[in-house]
Amino acid sequence: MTSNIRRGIFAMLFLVGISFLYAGCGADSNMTMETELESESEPDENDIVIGVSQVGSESDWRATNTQAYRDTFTEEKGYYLIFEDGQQKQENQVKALRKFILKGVDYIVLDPIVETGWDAVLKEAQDANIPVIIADRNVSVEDESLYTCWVGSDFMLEGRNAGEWLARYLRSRGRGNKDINIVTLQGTLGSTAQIGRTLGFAEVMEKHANWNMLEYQSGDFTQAKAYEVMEYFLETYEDIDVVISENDNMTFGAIEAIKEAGLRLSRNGDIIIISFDAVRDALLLVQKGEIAADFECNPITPPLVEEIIQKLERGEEIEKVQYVDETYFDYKMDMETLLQDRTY
Ligand code: GYE
Repeated sequence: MTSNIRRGIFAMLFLVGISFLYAGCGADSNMTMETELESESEPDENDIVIGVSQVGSESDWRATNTQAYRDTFTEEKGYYLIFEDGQQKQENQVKALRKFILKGVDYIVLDPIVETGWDAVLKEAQDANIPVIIADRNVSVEDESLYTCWVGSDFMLEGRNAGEWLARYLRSRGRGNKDINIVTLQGTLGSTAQIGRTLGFAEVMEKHANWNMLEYQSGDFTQAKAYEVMEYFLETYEDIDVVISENDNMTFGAIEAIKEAGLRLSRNGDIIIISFDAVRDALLLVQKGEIAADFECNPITPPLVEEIIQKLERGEEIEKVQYVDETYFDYKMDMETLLQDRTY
């Protein structure tokens, strides 16, 4: 189906959807109402209609990423954005995708909460000839032709970089050969960000027989959950040297629990915390020496998704895998200057 035909069908389905809404008998009328009213208008015939299925709103990283979708796919630029928040539940995301397919959107953008369980719904999108761009986290499917491409971070590299940073840091403190006890606050289990960061760090662990991983536990990428897990870690283990926290919001929760236990952080003593994302509030804690190092994960992927969509509109070839550039920050850097040019 060409984009134009799809757009025509979309306009028709959209009107049908609206009349259902007024009749109050749509199966998911609440969801429909929220989405439609959010965009404040109907798509023009020439609009590029994009359905974005977001993971949820579990972190600062996610909030920045969501805002970037809204800033990128604007009406002024000829887009009509339908945004669905999956609230950290895969079933909500599958429902959102089915809704996009039913509406005949031009493109689907999926940020999948976990990697598995997407084959069936992606096949439905493919059968409807709707290109699917996967962004941020990835999917693991049998047939990779089910999606057009993936754009996001090299999570394995982030984890590896964190491990190598820790090795350098411990050496510089004369602790290179000392026993080091580590706990890990993992992100949502089965998500690409969790898998990559855990495996990347584990690769470096293998080279250090003196590093002892006491326990892995998931804090689901949220501050509240990580606070509880950190409390449990502190009650269970007497001597924790390092906390690997797979995102900044979990780090905020962990820091709260560590301070409440009367312990000191990173530059100032007892527990070294290493984090991921490098959002503004976390970088302020790097500046204070509470977080030892923070490995950046770039949330501004929507402009890259837009580039991909524009290429597809022109019929150009797309690379299957695209990584974004990332860096890291540690307590030795001049954070004040670095924060000046930072938008998130
Ligand atoms: O690190 C975390 C968010 O998938 C890269 O998800 C993303 C991760 C990010 O909740 O803060």
